Amino acid sequence: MKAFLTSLVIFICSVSLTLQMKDPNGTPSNFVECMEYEFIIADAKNISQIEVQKFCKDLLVNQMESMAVEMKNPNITNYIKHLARGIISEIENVNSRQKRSVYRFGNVLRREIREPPYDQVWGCYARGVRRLKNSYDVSNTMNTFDVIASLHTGVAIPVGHDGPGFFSWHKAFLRIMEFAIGCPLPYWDTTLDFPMADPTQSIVWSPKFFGNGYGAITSGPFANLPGVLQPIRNINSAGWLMSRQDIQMALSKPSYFEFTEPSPCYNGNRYAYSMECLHDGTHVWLGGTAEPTATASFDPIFYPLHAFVDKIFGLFRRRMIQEGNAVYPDKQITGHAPRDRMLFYNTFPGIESLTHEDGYGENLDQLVSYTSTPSCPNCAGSDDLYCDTTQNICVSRTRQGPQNMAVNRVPMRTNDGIETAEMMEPDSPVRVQRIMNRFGALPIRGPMFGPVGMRDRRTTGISMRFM
Ligand SMILES: *[C@@H]1O[C@H](CO)[C@@H](O)[C@H](O)[C@H]1NC(C)=O
Ligand SMILES: *[C@@H]1O[C@H](CO)[C@@H](O)[C@H](O)[C@H]1NC(C)=O
Ligand SMILES: [Cu+2]
Repeated sequence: MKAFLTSLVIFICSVSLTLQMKDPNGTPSNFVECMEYEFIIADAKNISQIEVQKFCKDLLVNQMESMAVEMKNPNITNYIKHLARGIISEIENVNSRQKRSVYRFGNVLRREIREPPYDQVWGCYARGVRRLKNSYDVSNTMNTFDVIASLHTGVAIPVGHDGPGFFSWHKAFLRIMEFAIGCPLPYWDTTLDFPMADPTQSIVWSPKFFGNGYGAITSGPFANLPGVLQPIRNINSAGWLMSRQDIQMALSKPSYFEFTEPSPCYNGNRYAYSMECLHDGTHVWLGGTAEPTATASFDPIFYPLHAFVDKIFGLFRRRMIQEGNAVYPDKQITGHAPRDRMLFYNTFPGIESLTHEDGYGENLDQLVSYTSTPSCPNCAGSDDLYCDTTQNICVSRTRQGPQNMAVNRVPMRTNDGIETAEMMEPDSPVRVQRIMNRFGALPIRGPMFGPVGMRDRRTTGISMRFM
């Protein structure tokens, strides 16, 4: 491993030199720049495409390594301890009259992303994300959003996935991000998009909400976010959006045992799916960096998606309580025992008193509540939903005209060199195809969400093919 890293560093230095000699603007500072911009420059300057491909891939691998090293910075450890202590004190104080929680905003109501008022629901979340992505208060090299997103890597992958601990772990994780963001996390109810003829045309894939769905994010509130691991998307290539029927089937499961993994994810019968598996399908549907477990949390979409999963978990939990069947299911899975601690990224001694059982408990549940799914006829008064009177359900509006575009940087040849210009182009799978043709597979390793043996018939099958 060490030898591999050394050769990586040497290699990067030599390529940097090559590019620098030819390009006075220097080398790309991150992977996305590499793919969307430096590639084209390389073409224009006749640098070997293979050389640049290798450079970009190694850049990402190397930057992910340095991020792992930076997570050991004591300033980051202290910050994470501060956030975790906040949650713990909040849980301890939930029933006391004096709510002396470090969380200033007390109980929160999470709303659907398209629910009004836009400025307080989606707008507040989007501004909070941007503020954290631009904040280097905790670390000089990692922004605060990415510090928190990193908690969803390392040991958190086995402890928070593939078992009943999935729901408890993500419930706590969402609360940590919510505290840092400073306003309630909105949830993305995918059942409002699923009934559309083409869900890629949903208003959520416009600058008003998530921004473009293909390639690097260049429109909307998350356009060109700073950070080592910049999200890339490839929506609708495989997987599925969770539908109303999926959710109904998950909610009708008889016990936690069937609701959680590893009860069958896919066994030839779609409705055998556990809730975790249903959510896996949506990660796969999002594609790009949302698909590997270790990178998914770096796209701000992750949190509204998981807030929706947490909402469904809460509904199921309430039924289990009513039926006197709300005991955390011990399935003898390593890391998922009732009293196992919820580890975030790594061990932070002294703060991990939270267990999976706590995540299924009353106190953590009482901290947040959810609105019900917008319903006909007024669909929560949202501008971005309408009532489909034939089915009597609310459905997302489609994005319009010039919103259906992504910004792309393209090279312009000038007399004394190359400059880039911004160009609008349709946000479509063509963007992903172009990147893949030039670049090949994404250099992201490790577990992926899935396994997914089935996909929505409407998906394209154009994959970003991970190494
Ligand atoms: C680009 O590089 C290749 C191989 O090094 C060379 O054969 C070709 O002539 C070059 N093209 C230009 C326009 O310089
Ligand atoms: C931790 O933060 C302090 C105060 O901002 C700073 O002086 C110090 O250099 C930081 N330590 C590291 C290892 O980054
Ligand atoms: Cu996860």
